[in-house]
Amino acid sequence: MLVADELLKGKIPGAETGISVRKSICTICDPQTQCGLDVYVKDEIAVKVEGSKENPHSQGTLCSKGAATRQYVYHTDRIKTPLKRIGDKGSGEFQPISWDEALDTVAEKLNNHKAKSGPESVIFFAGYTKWMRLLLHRLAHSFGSPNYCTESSTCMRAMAMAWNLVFGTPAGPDIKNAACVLVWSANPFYSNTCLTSRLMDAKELGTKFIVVDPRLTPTAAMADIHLQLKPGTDGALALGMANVIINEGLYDQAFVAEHTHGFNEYREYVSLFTPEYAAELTGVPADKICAAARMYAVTKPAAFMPSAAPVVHHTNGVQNYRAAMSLIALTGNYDIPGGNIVMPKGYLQVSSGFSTRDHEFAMSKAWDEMAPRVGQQRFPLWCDLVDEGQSMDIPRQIVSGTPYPINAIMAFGMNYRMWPDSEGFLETLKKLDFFVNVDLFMTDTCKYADIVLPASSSIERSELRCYPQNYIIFTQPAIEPLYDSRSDADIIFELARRLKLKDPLFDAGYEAALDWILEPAGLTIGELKKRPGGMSIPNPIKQEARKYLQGGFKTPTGKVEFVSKMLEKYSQSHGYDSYSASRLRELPCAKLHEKLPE
Ligand SMILES: Nc1nc2c(c(=O)[nH]1)N[C@H]1C(S)=C(S)[C@@H](COP(=O)(O)OP(=O)(O)OC[C@H]3O[C@@H](n4cnc5c(=O)[nH]c(N)nc54)[C@H](O)[C@@H]3O)O[C@H]1N2
Ligand SMILES: Nc1nc2c(c(=O)[nH]1)N[C@H]1C(S)=C(S)[C@@H](COP(=O)(O)OP(=O)(O)OC[C@H]3O[C@@H](n4cnc5c(=O)[nH]c(N)nc54)[C@H](O)[C@@H]3O)O[C@H]1N2
Ligand SMILES: [Mo]
Repeated sequence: MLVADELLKGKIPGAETGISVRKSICTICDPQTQCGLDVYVKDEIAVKVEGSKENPHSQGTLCSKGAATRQYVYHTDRIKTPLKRIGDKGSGEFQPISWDEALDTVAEKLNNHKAKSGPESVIFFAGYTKWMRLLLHRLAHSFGSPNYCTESSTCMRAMAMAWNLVFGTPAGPDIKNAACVLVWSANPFYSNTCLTSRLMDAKELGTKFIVVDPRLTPTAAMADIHLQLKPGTDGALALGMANVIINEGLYDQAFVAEHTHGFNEYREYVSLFTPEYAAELTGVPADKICAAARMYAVTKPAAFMPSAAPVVHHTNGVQNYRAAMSLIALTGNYDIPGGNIVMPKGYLQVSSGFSTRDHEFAMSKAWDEMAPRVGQQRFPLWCDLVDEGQSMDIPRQIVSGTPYPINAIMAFGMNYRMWPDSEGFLETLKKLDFFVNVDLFMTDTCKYADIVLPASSSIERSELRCYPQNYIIFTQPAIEPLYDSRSDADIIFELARRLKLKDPLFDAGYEAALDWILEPAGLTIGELKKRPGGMSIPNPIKQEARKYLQGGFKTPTGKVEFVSKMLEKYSQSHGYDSYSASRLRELPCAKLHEKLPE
């Protein structure tokens, strides 16, 4: 007996304790991370979590957030039932209702708006949560609305636009094989913990690190050169580095001559940014700019590691990243081992070594079968490059009603604080006729919703996830959904049914829909279920270097574009600057305005 007590105290799984270990994943932070989770369950209660050792991405590690999974899941502030607002918007006065009443109300309201003002008057929005996005995207299009919008309007997709403009395709840093890593504004020690052991391993093996960050972070602390620039001056820094690389003849002349477009104009513009001038703009000493430029250009191969976030949060972010990414072109580090490698996109854009039908699934209606997207007029380039509406334009369109009214938002995890002028956006939400928010917690944003639905967490639901190590996992709920919560996927499928969409893949159900998406990979949900901890992909797509040697680059000129044709298209209508690698006119620096060519 005593032994059993000890075992129980130690939370040791087995027949004596009745504790079993179930496989799941943590989805609290970065979508590139999503550590494997071993959930120790007794009597349907999670009593302990640990990192899954077999997960090749997280390798048994968990950060403080993942380790706090039980505090998150069992938090008393969880929303427990569907709720209907009975007080004023923002008052927080709600009354519990049944799922049937909630979903019937939502379906009826959304269909009414569709009949009255067109399906485009309804926005389908995903905040932080990523895993159910394909489902939501299809829901929007099958409903007839082009307005599938996400948090990524200020995040990864904006960063990817810079990749698309310069190279046609984003390319990930091959840290393991790099001799030098140029980290541009990321701090994975706080935001993407799985990456940090890989960075530290590289450091130990002698890889050089250059880190561009205004602050001294743990990542900056491991740098050989820390470029501590003034926030938002990334373009000037990159152009200063390019100036050194070109003037000292350190650039890859063969690559530039054969594979790039607009080098002469770029070189002319770059010549303005002497290290001294770049130092004045960025606050980084000129000798450090020179040293970093030399280290990045000379140490081959060199990988460029951008972040989805801070650079594109600033005005001019895409242009600033264009300037920084032009350094990859200048040094010929694109699509080579140890540089930046173009990976085939798999499920949810993860380079997981297999192809899926993500795009076909999401796009159940093509863009030209629907009204223009939110943001189409103000952000046409976004709409050319990204299969989403531009969320930052939502408040303007709600208030102005142009080019058409927005009456309703069906949101999953909407947080008003992610918009610039957050308080203004909250006021704007009041103007909606109908607003639904699905969340785990009663957030301030939920208080403005007409209906609030309780979502379950990753350990209470099933979820499909891929990892760059050619690995895939389809989780099952480790514990039953708490209270009356449901998974986002269940909510979407149930809503699709009540909206009477007549969409065969929604009618087929969640697992059948995932099977359809996975078919090109030769994987089935049935097979994946037999491997609760996940599995390696059989016969992953082989990585070839320099794929551009076959079909060129996926840009309008087929080359790397120092001068962008896509930006040129909108130079008259929207003032986009295609000429330079970075449009710096908006920098708060009077001198700069004088020096720029008109
Ligand atoms: N000031 C400022 N603004 C920013 C940023 C910044 O750094 N500073 N960062 C920007 C960036 S990069 C991003 S990505 C965005 C992030 O902004 P958001 O996408 O708004 O991210 P969160 O506030 O983390 O999450 C939104 C909500 O999703 C809920 N949620 C979490 N998991 C789930 C789930 O599985 N299902 C459902 N239905 N809900 C869930 C959370 O409880 C939370 O209330 O903010 C952007 N805006
Ligand atoms: N713990 C935790 N992890 C997360 C998230 C979370 O909410 N919490 N969110 C996830 C999401 S959606 C994202 S996008 C990532 C973001 O994670 P990261 O990509 O690491 O981005 P941040 O931590 O916002 O900022 C990284 C660094 O950029 C610096 N920085 C700020 N302004 C500038 C600038 O103008 N130029 C340069 N060069 N650097 C600048 C900051 O000082 C900071 O140290 O994290 C993901 N992981
Ligand atoms: Mo983000």
